[in-house]
Amino acid sequence: MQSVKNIAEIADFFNCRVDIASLKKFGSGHINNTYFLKNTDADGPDYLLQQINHRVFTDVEKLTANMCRVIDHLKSKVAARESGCAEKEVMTLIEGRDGKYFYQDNRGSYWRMCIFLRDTKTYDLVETTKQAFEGGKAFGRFQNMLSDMRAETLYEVIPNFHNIESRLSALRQAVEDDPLKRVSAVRAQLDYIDGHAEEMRYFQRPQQQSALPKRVTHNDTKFNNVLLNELDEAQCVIDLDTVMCGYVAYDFGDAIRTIVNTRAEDEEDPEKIGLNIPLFKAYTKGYLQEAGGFLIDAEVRSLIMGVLLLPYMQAVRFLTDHISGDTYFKIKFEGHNLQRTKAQLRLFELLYEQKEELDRIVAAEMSNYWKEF
Ligand code: GN1
Ligand code: MG
Repeated sequence: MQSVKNIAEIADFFNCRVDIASLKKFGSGHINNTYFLKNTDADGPDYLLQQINHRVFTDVEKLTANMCRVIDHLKSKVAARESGCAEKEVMTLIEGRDGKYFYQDNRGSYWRMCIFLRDTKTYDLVETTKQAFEGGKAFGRFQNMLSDMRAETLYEVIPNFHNIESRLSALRQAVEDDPLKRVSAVRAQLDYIDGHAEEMRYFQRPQQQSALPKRVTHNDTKFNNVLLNELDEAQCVIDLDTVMCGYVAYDFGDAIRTIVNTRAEDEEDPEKIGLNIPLFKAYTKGYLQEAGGFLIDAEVRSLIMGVLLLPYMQAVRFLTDHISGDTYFKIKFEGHNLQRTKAQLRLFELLYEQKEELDRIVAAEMSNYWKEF
């Protein structure tokens, strides 16, 4: 934990007036460290200061360039809407004294600062269909507002981020290296992953690659990356670190991964995990309400493959990290990444059993927009 003095020095670099009344660690992210800075001046804004994980985001300059472009684009779209309020609906980064939107301190750490949006909340677990519906609207609108931005012009800040082929090859490499001799205890999980690998290569096949448009996607659509207002209405999509070129099904799948699961991402007892189908339906409705108008047929038909792929890929990533010695995701105890792996594989298994039903729900919701669905 950083001291107030340290944090105040860093905050001082940014063009903002904050007299820090209190400081606390904020959020449940696995990668960056976030601090909430309460302003002594009750009328002044509170801030979030983020220490960017430089091992994961190796090029902070490019990361920030992507973010600024996306934020500008979103703000101009919101401002053009009659009822739109860009300050509330889009995050605001604070410029540094050198004109850049990040700061490197004398210990080499990278920082950025943004305004904290008051009277908003996030949920790690979704509680109501209204919340799920609003989450769907938020990510659908996000993609919609960015659908006229050329995706290829964004930097690929983490290459092959959602490429299952390279995730599987990283897993194979970890198994080969086996630095902590953890492989023998995870044979069952490795075999299970292997058994579904061919099917999960769907988005890597030439046929899909030519049929599916590359769009600007968020790539980390956990439900807790949507800020809801006091009435539980969608207000703002946050965590724009991984906004890059991708397929819409990745975003749909990652959101569903965190919404339908009745337990946490790292549930200790996989048998307790269940699927909440009404939440799936509500998210899908909200999403298609905003995105149904610009999606093409092949994209709608790919959504359920995204729903299967994302928990599967997440399991591959957690297991790779477990075998490699927990160097990527923050862990709270030894074996945490293995526990996450097992929970994600169970979720995948349940979703796999229900895939026809999920497809039917998407088609039924889609028929509100297109007759042929
Ligand atoms: C990480 O930022 P955070 O902690 O929500 C990860 C995502 C994973 C997620 C799993 C850059 O996201 O890809 O889906 O953990 N972010 C990065 O909970 O790897
Ligand atoms: Mg993130």
